[in-house]
Amino acid sequence: MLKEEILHMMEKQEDFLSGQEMCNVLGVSRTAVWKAIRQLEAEGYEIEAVRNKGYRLLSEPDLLTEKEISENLHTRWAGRHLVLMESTDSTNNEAKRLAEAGEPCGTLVISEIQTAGRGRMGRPWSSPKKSGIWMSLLIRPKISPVHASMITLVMGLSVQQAVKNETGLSCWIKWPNDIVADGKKICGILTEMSAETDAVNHIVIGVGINVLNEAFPDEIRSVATSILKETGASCSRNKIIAETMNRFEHNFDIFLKTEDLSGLLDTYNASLINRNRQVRVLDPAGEYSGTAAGIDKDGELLVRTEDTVRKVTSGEVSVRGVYGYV
Ligand code: BT5
Repeated sequence: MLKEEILHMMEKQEDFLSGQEMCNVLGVSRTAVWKAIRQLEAEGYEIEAVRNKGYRLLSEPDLLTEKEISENLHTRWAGRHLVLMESTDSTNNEAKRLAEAGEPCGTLVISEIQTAGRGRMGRPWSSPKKSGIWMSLLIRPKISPVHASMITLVMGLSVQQAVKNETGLSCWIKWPNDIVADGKKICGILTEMSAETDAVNHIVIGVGINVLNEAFPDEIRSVATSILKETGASCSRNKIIAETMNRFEHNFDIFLKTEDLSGLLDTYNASLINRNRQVRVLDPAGEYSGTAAGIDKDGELLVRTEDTVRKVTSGEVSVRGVYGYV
């Protein structure tokens, strides 16, 4: 599209770009260039136009900026060391590389695009440019490695609270690692750990939130949605990032007191979409159905079947609604 081509040309050029040059390179009229510039301005791009010099891009809407994230952070450590990238394979990979290089607890890696974003068990995670929040938080907690899987749930709750608070979107936690709105996924979480038998070296919590996506690839169209699609309004990725960190640090403090979810249980279960619903548990050892009652303090999902209550541990299990994704 002409608009995108013009934007791309201006992004590459620090100084003014003459209207005539745009016409020559793109083979269009001056009026067409002018119209495209007006469209970009309507979308929130700030463009300076000077006679005989041309056009210069001053600012883009909702770019990720350290300034706006930091201004909205109220944390002691979470997100206090920000690493903003234009592109990376996966922010989880980048955070692990930084962990090995000795970067501190609270380092947050964020990228505008991921070229190899990952879900659980190597599944792909669609992470197009400038439309979402693709970020990974590095932590170094003194906890037993067997308790680490609960951190996914702590982050899930934090994202749900942050998105709801910042955008007003009514969204829910889908145990163990999704946030959903209107029955579709707006966020997925991937927690990875490096540990010895009884001590954690580091944990990387990867969070992918669809924010400004207008469309999705065919293979995930039926299960994915974005904040923009659900609310019809644009919102600040920077503020959502900061608020997620604020909520996470607070919730994580509560988690650390007992090294389990007892202090977060009621809040978590109140936002759990699966609660009191019929679910199908896709356990590699055998599928079964039941009614989800909520989670217990160890983060297991309690599923009532005909004869008993089964405790589902996250790991490799997925949970679906009986009639669809939720
Ligand atoms: C997840 O896995 O949901 C974890 C996703 C974690 C992504 C973040 S982004 C930052 C960090 N860096 C990474 O490389 N990863 C983390 P899982 O439960 O396995 O779900 C994966 C499935 O979700 C895929 O098989 C698709 O069906 C679907 N999917 C892929 N991309 C999606 C998207 N953008 N929105 C919604 N669903 C998606």
